[in-house]
Amino acid sequence: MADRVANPGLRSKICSAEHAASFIRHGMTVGMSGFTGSGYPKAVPTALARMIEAEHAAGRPMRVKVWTGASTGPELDGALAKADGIELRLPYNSDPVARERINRGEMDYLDMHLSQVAPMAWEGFLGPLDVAVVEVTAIRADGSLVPSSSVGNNKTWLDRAEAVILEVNSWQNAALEGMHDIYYGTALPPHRVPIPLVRADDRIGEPTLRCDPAKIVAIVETDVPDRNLPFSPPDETASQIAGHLLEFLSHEVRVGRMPASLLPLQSGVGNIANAVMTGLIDGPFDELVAYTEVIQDGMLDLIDAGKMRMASATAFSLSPEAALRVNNDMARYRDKMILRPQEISNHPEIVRRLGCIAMNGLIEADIYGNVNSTCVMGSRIQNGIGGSGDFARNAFVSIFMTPSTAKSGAISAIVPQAAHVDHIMQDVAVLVTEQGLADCRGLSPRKRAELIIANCAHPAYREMLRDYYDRALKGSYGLHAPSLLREALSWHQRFIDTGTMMPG
Ligand code: 0RQ
Repeated sequence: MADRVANPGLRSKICSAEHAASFIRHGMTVGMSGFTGSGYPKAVPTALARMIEAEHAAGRPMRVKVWTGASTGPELDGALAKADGIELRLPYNSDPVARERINRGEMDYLDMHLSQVAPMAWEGFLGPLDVAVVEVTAIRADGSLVPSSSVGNNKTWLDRAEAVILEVNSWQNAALEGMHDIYYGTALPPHRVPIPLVRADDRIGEPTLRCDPAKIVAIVETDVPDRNLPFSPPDETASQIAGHLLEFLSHEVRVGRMPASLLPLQSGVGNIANAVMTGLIDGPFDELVAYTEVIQDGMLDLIDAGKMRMASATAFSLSPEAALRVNNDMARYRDKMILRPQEISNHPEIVRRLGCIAMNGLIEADIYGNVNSTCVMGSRIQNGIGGSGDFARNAFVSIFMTPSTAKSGAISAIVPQAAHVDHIMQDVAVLVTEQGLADCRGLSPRKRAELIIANCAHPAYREMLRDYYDRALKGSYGLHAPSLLREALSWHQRFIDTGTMMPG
């Protein structure tokens, strides 16, 4: 491990996870590394959870505010939520225990656009940051830090925190050194200048993170793999969605709206997004590039197949098998991937400049194409908006995709009115389900409704939607985006009351 902590002055800070966790006290705000199960600290949060449980058992209060890059692993969100140790969580969570607590009202959750977290931390709206707990691959002799398998908000946490705890994880391949691009040129208005990134594969920063050594209070050595969930192999529905999407992209190339190598791809989280990437392997496109947030298995397959030239992101989001594959062959992948801070990977300025093709999942869309990505039945958080808003509003073309039904057909993903809206119809250009694709660009709301009902709704719900829309055309207060207010959310209420959106 000595060569992983090459700075002699910092070796004296090496200690146990328990000792490191003791620097965190009740009421503090802790900025942790981690992004979709990659590069999150694995030992200190677990030790902290044990400390919290002991404090609670002794009748003392102990809860902290937890900021991260995005979702993490069970050793962080899961352990802390189980111990009832989180007072506030931001900006994205997919842990089931934490989700349950949020939905029971036991834990505050701030669901934020991922590109806005670092600037808001700098602007001071989120309050002071007491401690940063950041996983790194190594500490170099000059004290600079080799980042891990995600970058997320680590630069900001290291800059802003009063005290820093580092986990040096020797499971991460030392050959990660050189893959990262940490940009130190961001500033707040009125001092902001354009970010000098004009191609997805530009390097504009440094390969390592800076950290004032005087702030480092503890260094914990670990040797633990990242824990991401495996992807399901694409099922029939996912393959159909991928098929519609590939046909659409081919059409865009044919009519000259996109080059044959397409435009930089952004692909969201989840099985469908992964299936689309896998589908591109058999597609006619070569020399692809990705400017995205996470690198999933499908993207790795594209790189291995020689179809994708390079991928820029802020984190890996790989299945355990793919993570091993990358980790065992890091030196080769290092030239084909760049990991950046999430304020750069998701920056609206760059997404608009590069003209990204944004492809994200959704929970439900209404007949006008307003999209709900976060709140089941309008009030129960699933994960969070993540980076979907950063990309959707600023993309060259913003695509949302979903199976047309959920919960074995009890829920229609196309509804009269979305019970919660994350992406307004102006930010949703194309909607895809296994039934078909609706290209809504240039269409008024009424034209969008006709197309979405015809192309995207499941046959079991299509006539119900048509009937609703026809009656709305007659009974609506206005006819720009017709609606029947008393009925618009009745499908959701029926599901809550009876367990299905289908009338009895
Ligand atoms: O629930 O696990 O209990 O069965 O939602 O749904 O079909 O597995 O889809 O994994 O693609 O996730 C929007 C959540 C889709 C994701 C969402 C239930 C469904 C299941 C998951 P179960 P699927 P996916 C940049 C992009 C926001 C963040 C984002 C997401 C669960 O894509 O989090 O885009 N997006 N980031 O049963 C009730 C409906 C439902 C429903 C699905 N209409 N009603 N439940 N479900 N539709 C990357 C990052 O930001 C990191």
